[in-house]
Amino acid sequence: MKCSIVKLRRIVIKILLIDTPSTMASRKDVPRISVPYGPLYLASSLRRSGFLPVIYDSKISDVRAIHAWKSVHYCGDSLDQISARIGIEMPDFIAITNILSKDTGIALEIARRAKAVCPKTVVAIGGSHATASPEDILACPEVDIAAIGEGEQTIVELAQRIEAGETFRDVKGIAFRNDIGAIVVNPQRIPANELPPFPDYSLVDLERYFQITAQGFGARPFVIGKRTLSVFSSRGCPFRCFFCGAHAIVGRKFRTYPADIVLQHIRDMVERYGIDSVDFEDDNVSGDRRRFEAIVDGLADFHPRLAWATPNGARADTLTDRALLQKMKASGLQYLTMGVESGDQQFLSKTIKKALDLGVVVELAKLFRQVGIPLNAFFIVGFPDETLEQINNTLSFAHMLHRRHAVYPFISFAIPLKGTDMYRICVDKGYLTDAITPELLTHSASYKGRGLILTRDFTPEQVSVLLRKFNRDVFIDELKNMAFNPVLALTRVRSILRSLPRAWRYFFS
Ligand code: B12
Ligand code: SF4
Repeated sequence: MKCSIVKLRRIVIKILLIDTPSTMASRKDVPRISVPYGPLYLASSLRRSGFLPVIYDSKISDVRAIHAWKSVHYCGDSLDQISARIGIEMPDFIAITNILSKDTGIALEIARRAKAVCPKTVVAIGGSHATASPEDILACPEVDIAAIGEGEQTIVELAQRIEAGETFRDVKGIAFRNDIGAIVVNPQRIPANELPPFPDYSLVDLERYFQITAQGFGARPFVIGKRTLSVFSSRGCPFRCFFCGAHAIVGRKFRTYPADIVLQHIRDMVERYGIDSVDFEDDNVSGDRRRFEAIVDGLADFHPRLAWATPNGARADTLTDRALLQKMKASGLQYLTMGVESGDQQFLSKTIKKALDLGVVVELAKLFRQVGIPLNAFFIVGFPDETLEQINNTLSFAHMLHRRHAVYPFISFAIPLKGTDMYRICVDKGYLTDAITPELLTHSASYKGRGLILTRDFTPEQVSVLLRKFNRDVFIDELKNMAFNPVLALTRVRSILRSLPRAWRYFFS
């Protein structure tokens, strides 16, 4: 009897997990929709503790329905529809995931609306921005809790406290306002050594996400399959790149799932959801060479039914081994992306603090070309204390890699994000062009955006001019590269075909 009462109480508390809409600079920008992994991990953790949470991803109802808000746009349900949905659910606890600082304004607006329709609900916001700056989140009186870092344990403790009608003020890994309105930041939760189980995808409508990606609205520009899911096979990164905000969430300790668990997870996804491809979204997928090789060996068993790629930057210096690359190719690797960041060795080592030898990058580029795997590289320009000459060195290096070794470059502006060393330097030295608001970040991160850093050496406009010229040159060289490399041409053409709706919308809407 006692047992059934406990079960009943569990069903009574209603938890709504909301993924924040993704803001875009203009109506013409293409929404980038990904399965809401944050809410999925949180919901799976709550399910294991007996709760029955609901995930609400307002973006997916209609990706072509674009709404204006302040100076930005977003897709899917409008804010009024989001309010209405919250009114229907009437949750006791709302957990909003906001992983990109640029979306913080709209996450706070949802919190305001949630409290307007459902005044008694407890509202928590987590993700990168809440972790980097809980004060920004709690400046909004409608938010009760800013969650810091990984949330699988925190969310369960919060739900248990709310369910029991107890205070949540001593839960680790959160910040809140006390009785006199002062912000209290509780001790951080040390990221657990043992990673949480992989998420339960039955909690979202996966078919809808596959459909959206097929229509050209997926998160990543290169699409490798019709039914792709991401795998986070590790968390944490021991390196200290000064622009990076990832370690605030996942910590510096490199924590991994053993290769056999990763492979079992992939097998489950193939069998249950018929996936045909996997994007590894780890920050450091090959950080443990032996484990990575074991995963690659296991992936060979799925080939050719399953393709894979690493769209998030992998470290070049963990991969310079022809035999490993041959195995990677044979097991279905479609492309790899490496994080290079700068083509100026001194700036890379001294200022960015990325311990990476550019000679190794060139060596890897040669190897990839010889083995026949498409390779991409991330670069960033417009950093604080970077000179125009160093920016040009990066552009020349990226150009050289592209022309000689067919390495496709993704170049973006340095974005000063709270919680990073780079942001602190910009503030200390007065390098920010404006006070950074989420909406400004959205405009800066967009395709036609501009940098937000102004130093004695360059203006954002100068960097924009250099980037525009660089992108034009790369486009022409890319056509030449494709003419000589059939594997590359096939990957690109497939991606382009899948991205046609994006292009159509950009040019003709
Ligand atoms: C995959 C990814 C993307 C994907 C998809 C993102 C998405 N889901 O929509 C794409 C490709 C779209 C993307 C794009 C960008 N990204 Co990105 N991305 C990531 C990455 C690698 C993983 C994010 C993820 O899904 N993690 C897995 C899930 C499980 O974790 P999570 O969502 O963080 O949720 C956990 C916690 O945050 C917490 N939590 C979350 N919500 C809540 C709520 C409550 C109540 C609680 C208790 C806990 C909690 O618990 C969850 C489980 O542990 C991170 C790096 C990282 N390691 O975090 C960068 C990262 C989020 N990206 C970043 C950036 C900067 C970008 C770009 C702006 C880069 C650029 N210059 O273009 C673009 C934005 C483009 C655009 N216009 O939209 C930064 C964000 C920093 C910031 N403060 O904004 C990160 C941290 C990378 C970095 N190295 O700094 N990204
Ligand atoms: S290697 Fe990647 S994840 Fe690690 S600190 Fe540098 S940019 Fe961040």
